[in-house]
Amino acid sequence: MESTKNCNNYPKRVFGSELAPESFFVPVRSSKEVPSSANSIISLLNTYGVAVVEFEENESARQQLLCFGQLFGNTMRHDRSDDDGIAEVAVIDESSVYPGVSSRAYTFHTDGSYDENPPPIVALRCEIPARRGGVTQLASGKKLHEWLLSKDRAALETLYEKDSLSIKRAGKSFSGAVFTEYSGNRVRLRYRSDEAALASDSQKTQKAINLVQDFLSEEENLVSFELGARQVLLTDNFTVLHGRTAFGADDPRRMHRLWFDRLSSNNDEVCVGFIANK
Ligand SMILES: O=C(O)CCC(=O)C(=O)O
Ligand SMILES: [Fe+2]
Repeated sequence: MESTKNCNNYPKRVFGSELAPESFFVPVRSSKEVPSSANSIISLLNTYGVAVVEFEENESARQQLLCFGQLFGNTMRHDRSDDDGIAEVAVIDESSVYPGVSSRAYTFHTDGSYDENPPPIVALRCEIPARRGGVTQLASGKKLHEWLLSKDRAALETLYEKDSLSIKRAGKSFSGAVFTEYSGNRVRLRYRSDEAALASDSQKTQKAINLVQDFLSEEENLVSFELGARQVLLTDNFTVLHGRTAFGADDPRRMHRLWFDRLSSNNDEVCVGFIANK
């Protein structure tokens, strides 16, 4: 359950290129030390919806991902994950429709956008950074919301409609809203724009999606950086969009991804989603 009392203190702060990526960084020695850095990590997630934990010691990807269960609850499995919920992100099949197993750009998205219940928290750990490219990009969904409100209120309202985003994956289709109000006063974002996203038949929906794409193509709305080995990007998947640029097909870049359901003993401290300005 959302703890309304605490989360009202965390409407989320917008960010763009003016914010140095280092603002998100939390150095820790090893997975064992994650609990003692929990306050810094949760505070960054509650403020911006992003934290990047930098591990000093060499441990397995599994250890440096599963340790976040203490903060973010149970892991969530999906069709491409192993039994712990971990999925490899590397060049596995260039011809796949899933950008995550190719060297193509993975355009801005929220994870699990085709699921009824997308993961609240996403962890992405870098094992081997790209030699060139593979740059991580982040954008604030709250900033997107504010930008749409100032530019075209009707387009923003369209993106609250239940069929504003249609996605096809693994033979299944899913329709959902880009923005959803929940838990009284919070807003949750769902988005993707790659091959899996279907263009809308409705002109007004397509116009609104085009505006989202305009926002995401403006450098000033993005924070970009290269994830280094043993760095774990944590995002509030209801507030922040992420993506990565393309890299070489023969590049050994390798990451691992894990989703958390936030239903842990700490759950009322981690506030996902944002409070929108009206
Ligand atoms: O490769 C990356 O940096 C991002 C991967 C990603 O976003 C995903 O697998 O969902
Ligand atoms: Fe992702």
